[in-house]
Amino acid sequence: MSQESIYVTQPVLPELAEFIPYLEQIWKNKILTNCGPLHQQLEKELCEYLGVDYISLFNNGTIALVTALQALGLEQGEVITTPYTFVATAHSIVWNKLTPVFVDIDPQTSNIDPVKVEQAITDKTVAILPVHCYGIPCDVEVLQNIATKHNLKLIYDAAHAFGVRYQGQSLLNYGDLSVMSFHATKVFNTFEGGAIVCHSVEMKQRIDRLKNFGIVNESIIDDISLNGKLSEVHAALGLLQLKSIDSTLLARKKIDEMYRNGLAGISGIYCIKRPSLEKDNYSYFPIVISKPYPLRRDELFEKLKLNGIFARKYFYPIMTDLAIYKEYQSDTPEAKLLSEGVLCLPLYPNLSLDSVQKIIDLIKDN
Ligand code: T4K
Repeated sequence: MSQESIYVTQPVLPELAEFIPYLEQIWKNKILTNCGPLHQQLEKELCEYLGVDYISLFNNGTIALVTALQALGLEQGEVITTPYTFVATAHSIVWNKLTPVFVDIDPQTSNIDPVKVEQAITDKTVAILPVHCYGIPCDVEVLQNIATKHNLKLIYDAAHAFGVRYQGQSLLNYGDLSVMSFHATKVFNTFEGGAIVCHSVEMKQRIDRLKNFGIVNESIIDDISLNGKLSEVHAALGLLQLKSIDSTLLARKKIDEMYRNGLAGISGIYCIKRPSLEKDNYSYFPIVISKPYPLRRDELFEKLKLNGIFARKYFYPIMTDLAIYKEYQSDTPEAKLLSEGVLCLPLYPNLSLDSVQKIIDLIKDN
């Protein structure tokens, strides 16, 4: 009997009919890109929704990360980061000809361990690039103290952190810059997309120039930089997605709760805890598999797959186990252990509660 496949995620999309008027507007005014009216409107509405002062939209999170490091004038030196992430984090450092220094994580949160960050600082260190992994806030106060004490830039990879509020404000307000991803697989998507949050008009202007080849005006080009602009069609989708974001987050919360209740008490299955936040986004549902659970992580992964459930090993392997990063070796046992036990279960607003129950039952039944 054929069964419907269930993937780790599925993008939220508005009704197609709602998108058509936006396309008609684009067709009518013939402004397709280069920070047109819909791009500007989305920046404004995102600032209001998220509670941040300045946002610069990008065509994806990776180009936004690359540009964020450039915007801070980091031209050489070491950047301390986590090995437990998606490759884009590390790529952005090396792309800027900087040296990544991988330090270990706190396995409770999956985020970089600030104690180890401070131990890794040398006279070559210029910045810290932590990730709010799964949307769980890093230890932002401690990291800021370390950055201030050692005069380092602090850039957050906030690809998973859309909408998260922490200590009475947007999590994106911490650090010098925060970088978001609006990829199809993210909580808020514009098909592809991303953004940098910054805290001054001067920095916003600099980032806006950098994402437009470094162009100042028709005859002056001040920087060698990329084309990172988000098109009008992508911005239009973002404006529509914002209208339903709160119901998206609510649906995610419900599934998160159902998994947590359903999986509680299974020996050897640990659901990574989310702190109690003013606003959370439930962006992933990572479980960690260890003894005495009868199956190893890869065996459970295969079992789910045989049943049409495509969970994902976010994040395996860790950066330091990739051949392309072998010259940046460091000892990060906690990150390695977590990456060998983790499995992210399907979580998206249109996932039926029956499907969630089926996944719970498959995990329980061993
Ligand atoms: N920093 C961090 C910490 C990140 O996690 C990411 C991206 C970035 C930076 C970079 O941001 P972007 O440059 O991407 O904006 C996915 C995403 O491509 C990537 O955006 C994401 N992190 C990463 C964690 O996951 P894959 O290779 O696992 O994606 P893929 O194509 O296998 O998709 C996963 C599942 O989602 C599929 O099995 C089916 C479903 N899916 C996917 C797509 C693309 C859909 O239903 N529709 C779709 O259009 O990397």
